[in-house]
Amino acid sequence: APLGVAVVGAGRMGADHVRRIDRVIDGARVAAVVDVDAERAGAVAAGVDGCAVHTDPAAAMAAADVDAVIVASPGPAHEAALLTAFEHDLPVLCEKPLTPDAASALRVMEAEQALGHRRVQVGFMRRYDAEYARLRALLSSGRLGRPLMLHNRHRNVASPPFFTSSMLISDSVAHEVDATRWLLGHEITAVTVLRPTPSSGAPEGLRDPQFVVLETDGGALSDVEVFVNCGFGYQVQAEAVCERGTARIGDGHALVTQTAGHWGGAIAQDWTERFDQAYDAELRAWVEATRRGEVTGPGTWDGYAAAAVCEAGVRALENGGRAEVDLVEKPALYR
Ligand code: ISE
Repeated sequence: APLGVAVVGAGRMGADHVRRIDRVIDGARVAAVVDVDAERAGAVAAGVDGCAVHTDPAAAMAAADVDAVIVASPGPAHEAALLTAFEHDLPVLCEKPLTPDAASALRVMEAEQALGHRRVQVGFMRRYDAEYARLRALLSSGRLGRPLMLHNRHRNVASPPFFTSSMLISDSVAHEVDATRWLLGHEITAVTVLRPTPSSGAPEGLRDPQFVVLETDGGALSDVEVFVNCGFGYQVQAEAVCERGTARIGDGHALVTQTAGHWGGAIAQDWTERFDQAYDAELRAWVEATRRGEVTGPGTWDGYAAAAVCEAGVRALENGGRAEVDLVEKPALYR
C-alpha cells in the first residue's frame, strides 16, 4: 500500500507538497491535510482522493491511514507538531527551519533520542539540487584542493509582509548555513553580520540587504549576500574558491538566447521554480527511505546546528558584529 502522508500546514509549501505527493511521486498518497484555517485545508485537499481535512495535527496523526507526516506550518509551530509525531512514532519530513531557535531544536533532538531512533528529515532541499550535488562531489573529490572560501548570493524578488530583519538570517541564510556545512563538511563556529544602508526598495525598517560571514571549524570562510527585495529575480549562487581553482553554480545559464542585438536568458522568480527539481528529488528520496524504514538526508542534528548558527547570526545582526556559535556535543544517534 502507498505511504499515507499527513501534510501539516496548507500554505505555499504545504500545498506544493500535496501536489507533489498526489501527482509527481510514486509510492505515497496524501491521507490528510491539516491547517488552523479549515477552509484553507479544505481547498488544498479538494480533488485529492480520500483525503481527510483537519485543524488539529494530533487528530490527523492519530488516524489509522497516516503513516508519515510532512510539517510545512510556520517555524514556531514545528516543535509541537514534531513532538506529537514522536508520540505516534511517525517519520517526519519537516520544512526548514527545524525550529526557530536552538533551545527548541535541542528539545526536539532530546525527544528523538528518547525514541531511540531517528525519525526526522529536515527540508534543506538544496542538498537535492543537481547543481549543488555536482559542486559537492567536485569539492569532495579533492581535484581543486582544499576549499578556502565560499561566496554565496541569495536574492528574492520581494519579501512577504511578515518578514523581519532577523528572518533574513533565520529563514533565508539558514539555507547557506546548511549548504556551507554540507558542502565543506565543517561546523560553523562564528557569524558576522554587516549591515549596509537598506535598499529604498525594501519595506520601511527592514534591514535588507545584509552581508554575512560564516567561519568554520575547518578554517574556511563562507560569505553570503542576502537581499530579499532585489526586485528582479530569485537567485541562489555559490562559488567555491579552492587551492587550485574555483567552481561556481547558480548562474542560470540553462538557456541563453541571442536576438536583436542582445543576448540573455530568464531569471526564476521564486524558489518553487528554481528548486522544483530539488523538491521532487527530496520528496522522492524521503518517500523511498521511509518505505524502507530508514531515515536519510539532513536530520535533526543538522536542523539544530542551523538553528544554533542562525541564533548567533541574529545576535550578530543586532550588534552589527560577530557572535560565536555554541553547539552541544553531537549525540551518538547522529554520529
Ligand atoms: C523561504 O522561507 C525559503 O526557504 C526560500 O528558499 C528563501 O529563498 C527565502 O528567502 C525564505 O524566506
